[in-house]
Parts: sequence; C-alpha cells; structure tokens
Amino acid sequence: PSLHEPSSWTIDQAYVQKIMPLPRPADSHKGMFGSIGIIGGSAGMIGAVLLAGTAALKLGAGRIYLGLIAGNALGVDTAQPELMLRPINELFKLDNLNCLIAGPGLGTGPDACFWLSCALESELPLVLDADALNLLASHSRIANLLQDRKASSILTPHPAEAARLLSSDISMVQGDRMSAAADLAERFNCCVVLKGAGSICAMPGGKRYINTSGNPGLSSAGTGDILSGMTGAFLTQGLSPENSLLLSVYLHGAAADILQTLHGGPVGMTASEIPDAARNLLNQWI
Ligand code: NPW
Ligand code: AMP
Ligand code: MG
Repeated sequence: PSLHEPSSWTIDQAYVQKIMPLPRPADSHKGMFGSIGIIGGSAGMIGAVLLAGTAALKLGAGRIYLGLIAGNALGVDTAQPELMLRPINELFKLDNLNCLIAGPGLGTGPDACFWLSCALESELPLVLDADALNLLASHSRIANLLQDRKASSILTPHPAEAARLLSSDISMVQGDRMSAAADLAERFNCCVVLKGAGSICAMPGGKRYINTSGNPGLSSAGTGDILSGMTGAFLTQGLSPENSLLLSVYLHGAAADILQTLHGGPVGMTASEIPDAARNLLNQWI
C-alpha cells in the first residue's frame, strides 16, 4: 500500500454493496450463473459437502455437482434434491464446470490426496477449505501444485488449519491474525480468509480487510462448510476471487447476525439456517 492508503480496510455493508453481482436479466437462464463442482464427502462427513452445495445453490449458482469420495454414498439429498450427487471420478468427466471447491469433509487419506491433485491440476478457479488445507500443509507435492496453478485459488482456513499451514500453533496465529493471514496470502499467492471472530481477508497484492459481521452463533459444526459454498457461488457467477471472498465472508456473518436477533441469542444456531438468511440479504442488497 502507498503512504496514502490504509494498511487494512473494513468489510461492512457499505463496502459489499459496491461489489454485488448484477441484478438478473428478465431472460436469464441457469447457464448464466455457472456450474460448480464440490469435492469432498468422505464416509462420516457427507454432511459437509451437502452443506456447501446447499449454500452454493441458495447464493445463486446455476448448477451444483457434488463429487463424493465415499464409495457407497447416497445418490440424492432428499432435503435438497437440486444438488447433483456423483461418485468423485464422474465429477472429473464433466466438461461444463467453471469453478471447483475442494475440502469439505474430504478426509486426508490417499484417495482424498489423489482427487485434490486433480482439482489443483485443473484450470478452474478453486476454493480450498478444511481437509484440502490439511493435505496442503502435509504434502509438499500438493503445495507445489498450488504454487504452479495458473487459475486463481482461495484459501479459507480456521486458526488450527492456518497454524498447520504455517507450521505454527494456534496461539501464535491468534496472537497476530493479520500477519498470519498476510503470510499465507504471500506464501501461496492466493486470496485468504483467516476465519474466526473478526475474520481477516488478505490478498496476494498486500491488501488486507477485517470483517465486521458475525457472532458466536457461528461457533458450531458446518458453518465453515457453508462459507466455502457461498464463496464458490460468487466465483462461479463471475465475481473476482477477491470480491467473491469479501462478499461471502460479510454475508455469512450478516446472516448469522439476523438469525441471532431472530432467535434471541446465539445458542443453537445451525449451519443449515445460514444460506436462507444470506439469500434474503443478497436479494435485498442487489
Ligand atoms: P479445540 O481443540 O476444539 O478447542 P480440525 P474440523 C481448532 C468436516 N466437518 N479458534 C479446534 O480447537 C470439515 O469439513 C464435517 C481457535 C480444534 O483443535 C473437515 O473436513 C461436518 N481454535 C473435517 O470435518 C461438520 C479453533 O481447530 C481444531 C478455531 C474436520 O474439520 C463439521 C478443529 O479443527 C466439519 O465442518 C478458532 N476459531 N476453530 C459434517 N456435518 O459432515 C477451530 N479451532 O481438526 O481441522 O477439524 O474443523 O472439525
Ligand atoms: P469452520 O471452523 O471451518 O467450521 O468455520 C467456522 C465459521 O464460523 C467461520 O466462517 C468463522 O469465521 C465463523 N465463526 C466461528 N466462530 C465465530 C465467532 N465467535 N464470531 C464470528 N464468527 C465466527
Ligand atoms: Mg471448516
């Protein structure tokens, strides 16, 4: 940043209203809003990929395909039948995808590592979350593939994932969250959000942002999986990686703020409730 620029920006409603997707034209069709592939869902963690898929659907992605690692996975999510569930090898045969998310419930076994490599070798913009970040931290081959990518990538670590990526510990990361996020953005040349109260977004060029939305209601299982789906939804609809991340981070927290008011407090907020609340805000603000 130059002398006249602040060292960090604040992400608030006024900021995100400037980076919204355009209103939909009257003659729109689903092909105009992108097709996203989400890689994850190992045995016992299929919910993570379903949550990410539902979030992508409700934030406007045109088509959502889930590539499931679990061999005996279900063929339909009856709660959200719009999602197209495929065995992971089938996902990589699709030629209409324009964005990928890898990590929710992916696991860290050899299969997960192989399919993550395939995602990194693709030329599609990519969101890396959860176990994709854990594999990135533990396999230099995965880190090399990320560094060699031509398409953009977004990293969405929570403090423990960030600590693994930085070979550090959670207290060091939390002690200087701004530096931790900026280190990751520089090291991997990616847009990064370091999640947790007051999420920090750091961009490869050095720009840094502090989010103002969100509350402890988000401290529950699956809320990060929702964020990855929301980020992918904006990426697949054509927003830049930076704006996709800033908009999803703010909207995710703002949805939780609405739910906290509605429920009289943060206790018992569920990840599944966030996409509907975020959708309502998005429609108001577009
Ligand atoms: P502790 O020890 O609990 O206090 P992991 P994960 C720490 C999937 N999921 N500030 C935390 O601290 C995900 O997608 C599936 C400080 C602990 O040490 C992944 O694939 C679900 N510390 C997989 O599970 C729903 C913080 O991080 C460690 C922190 C594993 O993901 C749930 C835990 O992190 C889940 O999303 C903070 N703000 N946040 C499903 N329904 O299928 C976290 N920690 O070991 O990376 O495990 O995040 O649960
Ligand atoms: P994950 O740990 O991957 O499930 O992600 C948790 C999500 O909830 C991230 O988007 C965090 O920023 C958000 N979150 C968790 N706890 C809080 C909190 N106390 N205040 C604001 N946001 C939170
Ligand atoms: Mg997570």
